[in-house]
Amino acid sequence: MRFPADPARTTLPAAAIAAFNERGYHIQPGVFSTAEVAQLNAAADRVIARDFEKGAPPDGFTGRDGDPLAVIKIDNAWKADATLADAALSPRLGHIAAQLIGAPGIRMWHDQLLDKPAHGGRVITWHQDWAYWQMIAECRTVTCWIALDDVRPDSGPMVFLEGSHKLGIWKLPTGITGDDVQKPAVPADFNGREVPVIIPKGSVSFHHGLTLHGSDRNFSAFRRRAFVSHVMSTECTYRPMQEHMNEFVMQKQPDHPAAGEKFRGPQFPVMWPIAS
Ligand SMILES: O=C(O)CCC(=O)C(=O)O
Repeated sequence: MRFPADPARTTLPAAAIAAFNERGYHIQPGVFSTAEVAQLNAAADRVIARDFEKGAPPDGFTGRDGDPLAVIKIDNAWKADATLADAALSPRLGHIAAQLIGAPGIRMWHDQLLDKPAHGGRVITWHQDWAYWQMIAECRTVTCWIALDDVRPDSGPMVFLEGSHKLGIWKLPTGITGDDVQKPAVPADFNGREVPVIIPKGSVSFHHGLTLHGSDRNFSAFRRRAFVSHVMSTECTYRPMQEHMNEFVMQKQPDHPAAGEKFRGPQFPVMWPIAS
């Protein structure tokens, strides 16, 4: 494990957990050091170049395919690269996520490696993560978004609608990337601010499964890479009702949950607590 637990840096004060419950997000500075981010970026670029160190491909790979503005999106890169696996499954992320949602343990749902190119990168439309994950019966999920590049106001930062996790669930946007932001029409009396996630590389942004968020194009001369670990409580159960890549993969594995059972099996490794 290249990125071991670091409780001195990942133990949250009660005020941070209360703020997460109120706002729907939490920013944790310096979770990965500059040297660690350099390792992560080398690994990210290997996988983007389709060099799969572990000999297995990721579960999904959306490349540029002739569109220089496209956001590269790679799903479950942890299966292809050992460095990315250690980051996606890091107990640092698991520890913070467990405290934020008050979970006894944390399991990986899936990861995503994102590369938004300089002078381009399509819009990522406003959405809620759990709206895509209705096969997780309980909304006890956290998205851990690791900045691999310094995020600038003009490099297409992720933007949260603060407090929107309390508004309930919205219908899915049409397409997740494109040119159209598709911001949901929130109630007139809702006055949550839009908060851009301007953080240095190595910091991690955590958000609730119902927090509305999206991002604009990258207008800067700098790439905006992120490695995202989407995680859930170890108490979460499987509810077949919506199609997801993870379901197709887990059905092929001998050990996977049936309807109503807690998630388990090799598709969903436990990140926290650390196995003794
Ligand atoms: O990186 C972005 O701009 C959006 C990422 C996102 O939607 C997510 O990680 O849930």
